[in-house]
Amino acid sequence: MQSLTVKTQPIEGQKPGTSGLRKKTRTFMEPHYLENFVQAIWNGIGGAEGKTFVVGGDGRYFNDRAVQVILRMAAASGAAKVIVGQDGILSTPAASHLIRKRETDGGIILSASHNPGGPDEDFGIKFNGPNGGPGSEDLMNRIFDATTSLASYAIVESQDIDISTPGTTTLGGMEVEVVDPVADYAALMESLFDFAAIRDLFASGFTMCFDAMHAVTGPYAVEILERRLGAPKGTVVNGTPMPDFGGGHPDPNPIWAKPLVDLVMGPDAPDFAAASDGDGDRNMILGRGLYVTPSDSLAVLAANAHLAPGYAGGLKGVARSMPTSGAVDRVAEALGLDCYETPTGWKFFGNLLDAGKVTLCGEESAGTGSDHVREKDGLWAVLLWLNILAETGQGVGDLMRAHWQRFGRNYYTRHDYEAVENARANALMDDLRARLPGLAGQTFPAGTVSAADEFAYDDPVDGSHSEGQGIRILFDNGSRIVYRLSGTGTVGATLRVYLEAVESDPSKLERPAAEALTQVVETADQIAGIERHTGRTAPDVTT
Ligand code: VG1
Ligand code: CO
Repeated sequence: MQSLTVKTQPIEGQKPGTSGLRKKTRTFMEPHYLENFVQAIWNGIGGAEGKTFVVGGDGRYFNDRAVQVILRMAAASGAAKVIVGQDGILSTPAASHLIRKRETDGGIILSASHNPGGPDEDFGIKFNGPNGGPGSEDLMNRIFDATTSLASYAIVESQDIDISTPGTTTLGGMEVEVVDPVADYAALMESLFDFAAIRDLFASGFTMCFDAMHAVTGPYAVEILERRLGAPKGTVVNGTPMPDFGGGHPDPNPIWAKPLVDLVMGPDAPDFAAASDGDGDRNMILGRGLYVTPSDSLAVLAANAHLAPGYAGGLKGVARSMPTSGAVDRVAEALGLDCYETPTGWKFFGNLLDAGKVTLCGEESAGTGSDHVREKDGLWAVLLWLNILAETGQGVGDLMRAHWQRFGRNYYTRHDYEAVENARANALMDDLRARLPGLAGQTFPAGTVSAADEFAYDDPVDGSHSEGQGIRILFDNGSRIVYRLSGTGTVGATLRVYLEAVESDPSKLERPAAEALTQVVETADQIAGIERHTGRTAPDVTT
């Protein structure tokens, strides 16, 4: 088989963001665009020779083409083996698990997560290391550096490899193993949770709706919920993955999963409902008449994880991203657990998990996970909830109310302003930064500012230092406002404003979040001049 060295030139802007490189699909389809980045990955990790990788993606448009290119390039660079999900499919957590289970040198995941898919929408690629987790900032910088000086890439000439049936073939000197994308993952879930108890719960008439949003979790959810746990057929909706996710955003939040939210708020509400995102690493949790914020979900899981067999020994510690609410901190304090605050993005949890400092971690952006893999894991979170509901016999609403009575409540919401002109978004952040030194002591409707800074992080394991991770304003009554610009968008800038207020008075724990946060929202605009800078009077997405 002939290996070609194709001359190329550096392509501008191939800088990975919060979670890999994300661009318009058409950009990825431009000549050399994908190939350059894949070669830069090989260069960034010190070559592919003799190595074994996992490859798979969320099935979005161009997933199939990209897998074939990566197989040819891995073969040309001397990789020993690639393990690929059947039809190129692997959810992000399933890929993380395979990388770990098979002790590979890492893997490439093709996804733009919750961003829409299709020829005119988004595509993405990321590299995960041998621990199964997203490559570190340092590695991402090396890969980016490699993109800026690339002169050629290597690729073999061959027909497409058939990846439609499990089994092993070769491509040049490289082995290609096609695996069932669901089997290993489902077995891992069975090892962590009390499937018998959850089966009994379903058998008792407990009702659930899981919305796979036409994305990758469909086959995983059908196998686990309907086949292994005995939930009635039809419990999983939108369960067939589609290259354009049925035209929607596969983003499990109250805006993009509105039909599911409407269902739980209506007369036919099931006992429990959940949804996941494009690549299966996010989760949304709902009860009858109730949306559980991801920050609260993390806190509830931390308080109750010991009820599931995989966590019966208790937790080593917990971690949350900085913008995530402090609800889990209250649980950690009550249970005497260490609690870490990291920058946004799962890559910052990897060291803490590897070092055994934490068992559970989460982000306000609907991401929850544990040390069972090195990615957030949507279905895992749903199963842990189910295990807790089965064990306690309580409904979601009762569980939440009891949780707030015990730990207090962090009212929380996030406002996103999408596709803001870059210059305007940057001007807003620059102005804010300039105001930071004078803010402490000033009083606003939300309270008196006790501290204001730009978050920086020193990794307690490897000592690496990360700056510019979001501006936070803390108030003396525990309220908090965080501003940051998204690192996953593909059009203009997305301003995220994270709003939080703390309540311990037992008589004020069940107010609508929007009402409890009125003063904080007002203050966020007063301090940052959101309307003045962006011209927007309301957010595009509220979670
Ligand atoms: C967003 C979220 C962040 C999450 C990231 C990847 O990043 O805020 O918490 O880790 O998406 O999620 P940003 O930079 O746009 O705020 V996803 O499900 O790729 O996998
Ligand atoms: Co995702």
